[in-house]
Amino acid sequence: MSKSLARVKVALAGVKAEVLEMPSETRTAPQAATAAGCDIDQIVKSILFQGSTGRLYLFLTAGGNQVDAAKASALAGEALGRADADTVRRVTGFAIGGVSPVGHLTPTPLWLDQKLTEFALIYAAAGTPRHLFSIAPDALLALTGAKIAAFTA
Ligand code: 5CA
Repeated sequence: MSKSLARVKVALAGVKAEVLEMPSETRTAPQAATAAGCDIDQIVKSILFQGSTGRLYLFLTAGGNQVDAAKASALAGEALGRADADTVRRVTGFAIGGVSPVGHLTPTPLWLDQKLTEFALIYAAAGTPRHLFSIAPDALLALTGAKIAAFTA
């Protein structure tokens, strides 16, 4: 098993969540929605932004939504831009396409798109471009400490 997948499984221990190995790639939200047979907005994109201070911030975003940089910056309290792929890898321990909302090497402040709370179950990357986990939004909020917010365009 990949170290990334193992880290996600440890983070989910004791939580009502199911790790799923998909039959096709889940690198992007549309691919993940097709693989899971769900609405695109039930897919949790884990998007990292970085401030000029170097701090990282995580935005758990519904698959069909885009992070609005101005709204994200207002939440963080500093101007943000997208984190680059190397930074994402170093800080989270996950490669782009498999970044999970849980099991990061370094914790970051985080927010959850209110759109994701409209569903009974949502699907997030489990550390690889082929694994997802399903979880109720409330359980993901409790596990991560994310705050519900409106940060999409
Ligand atoms: N496994 C899927 C569904 S959960 C997934 O990880 N989707 S994702 O949206 O969270 O991750 C792909 C996202 O990574 C893209 O939306 C894009 O925002 C970001 N990304 C892709 N390439 C780069 C890059 N070179 N640098 C920074 N971010 C990138």
